[in-house]
Amino acid sequence: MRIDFVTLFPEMCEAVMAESIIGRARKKGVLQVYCHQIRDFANNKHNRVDDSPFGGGMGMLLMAEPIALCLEDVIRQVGKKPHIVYLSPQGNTLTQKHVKELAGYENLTLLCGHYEGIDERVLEEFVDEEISIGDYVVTGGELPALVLADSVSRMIDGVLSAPECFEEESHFNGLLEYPQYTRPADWRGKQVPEVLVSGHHENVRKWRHEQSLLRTAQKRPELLKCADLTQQDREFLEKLEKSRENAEDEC
Ligand code: 4GN
Repeated sequence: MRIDFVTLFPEMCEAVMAESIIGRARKKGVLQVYCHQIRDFANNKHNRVDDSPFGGGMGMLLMAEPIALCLEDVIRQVGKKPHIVYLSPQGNTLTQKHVKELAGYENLTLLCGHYEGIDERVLEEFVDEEISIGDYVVTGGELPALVLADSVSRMIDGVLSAPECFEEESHFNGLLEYPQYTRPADWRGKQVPEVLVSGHHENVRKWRHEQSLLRTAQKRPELLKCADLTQQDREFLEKLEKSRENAEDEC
């Protein structure tokens, strides 16, 4: 996959995308990332890309033309029109399901806004999809775009190493993760759960799965509606519900 960032802060995007698992994927060649400076396409000698809004009001807006020229340059470089996403609090909230769908595109372009926003006409002309990373506002679209790029990149074949992949497979079935522990087995008097040091793999597997169900029921019960549960899972959750009801009766 190729990801292009269209932004006033290309160094910020480049810096994040150079590190860790994503940086390794780029070195391996399974992911290409290019960060483009909107200001390079300013059509005035002061390199201005912002102006005040028609109708009055506070703040500044990014002008349409520099963004259009920058996006057209990306389209030319890519050789065809990429899937263009605008990061905004007005978009559909990103989910893991949506992330997996986005990972299917050969070319993704992430348009990052700044100031009070972008001239609506360039959004109408170029943007395929508006996405939000959650119901809150940050000062620029770069951090949301980086969140999206990271989550999408790790879904691409060859980005995660074998153990990381294996974890993804077994743990992202719509349930929360089970608790994990590493050495020492006794930390400040707190012990690791007995089953994990027993060496009994089948019991470990069962305990972890039940912890996932338990945690999801406790912390994010609404996720259970969409999780793919076996008959055995449903029976476990029913038992849990009953023991909770019994505990309530006693109070
Ligand atoms: C996206 C952009 C939050 C999100 C943003 C989000 C920059 N804040 N929830 N801020 O995904 C006006 C113009 C605000 C750009 C935008």
